[in-house]
Amino acid sequence: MIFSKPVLFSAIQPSGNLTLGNYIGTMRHWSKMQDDYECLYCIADLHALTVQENKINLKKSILDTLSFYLACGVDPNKSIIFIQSHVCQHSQLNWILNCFSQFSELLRMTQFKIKRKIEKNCAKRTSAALFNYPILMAADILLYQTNFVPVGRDQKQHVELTRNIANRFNSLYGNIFTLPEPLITQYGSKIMSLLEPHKKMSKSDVNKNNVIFLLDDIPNIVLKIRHAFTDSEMPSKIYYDIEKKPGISNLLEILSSITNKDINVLLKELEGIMYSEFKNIVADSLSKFLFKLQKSYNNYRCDESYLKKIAYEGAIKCQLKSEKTLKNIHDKLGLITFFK
Ligand code: AQP
Repeated sequence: MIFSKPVLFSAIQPSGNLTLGNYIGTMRHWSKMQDDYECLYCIADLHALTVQENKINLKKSILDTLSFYLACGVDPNKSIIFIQSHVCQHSQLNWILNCFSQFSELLRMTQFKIKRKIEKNCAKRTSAALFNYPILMAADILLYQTNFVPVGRDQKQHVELTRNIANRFNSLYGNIFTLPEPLITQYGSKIMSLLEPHKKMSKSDVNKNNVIFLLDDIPNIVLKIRHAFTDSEMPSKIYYDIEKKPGISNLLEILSSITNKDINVLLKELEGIMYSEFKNIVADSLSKFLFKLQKSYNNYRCDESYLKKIAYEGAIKCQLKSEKTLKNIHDKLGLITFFK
């Protein structure tokens, strides 16, 4: 046991400005999880290198992301916040797990197929890192004997792969790794693009009107919601049906997630209103919500020395915890270690 409570691990790659999808899919759950679990909140900067061609300002993006972690209620006295590249054990375990992973199972990863297709369409080359990304994610999770991983639905397959790799390793070397469970909510685990509600809302979307960024200014948020794709059903009626009404269902999931109201409760409140009025309600709730979040974010973001102190302290704690797992693995594999 390297922690006294069940361990929860969650990460976001600082590959651009965080989106409402990132927030609803994962971050909104983090604060309340801190009392029941040992929480590790990681800024996955090494993962962000897989899309380095986009030339994001990584240093800035890392500190922006850290500020959002604090703004959404992560308390560094209760949880560990750290930057992945500060804990070299992640890269070390990554290589070892590469040796226990199969080319064919990586080829099946839907996220890889989607991202590769996008890169091909933009005439970009696909890096080997993009292909191997899920193995680094497995290393992130398994290093801490994680029990639970809150993720959006798009990442479920990667957690399943993590379990398969862990199982394979355990069957050869004994019970080394804890098998992690994904935590995925029924609603809000896949927030869709505003104009193309059949595809996931993503930081890297070239059409910025598809995405609500957590740092969007309020008039822009209102405009984006007003222009969100709905449907032409006559007479217009608001109900949840992901197949027939993906646009309306997406807006309902957004509203439900930020107001903490059950979708059925919302549907009763929204009975008989027009789409335009519904969009105004969503835009208004979202603006108020993001205004508060941005205020808190700005307070943290302006104090870089505080942010760096948190990242430093988090890294020290993680190095100590992860070293135990890594040393055990080295022993089992027959690698010689000269450290205690
Ligand atoms: N649209 C979404 N709805 C719900 N959850 C989402 N997540 C991402 N988008 C949505 C969840 O956020 C966590 C961190 O994701 P990530 O940034 O590390 O990777 P990603 O899934 O590749 O996110 P993006 O926004 O799509 O980034 P880019 O465009 O750079 O690839 C994960 O738990 C994810 O499920």
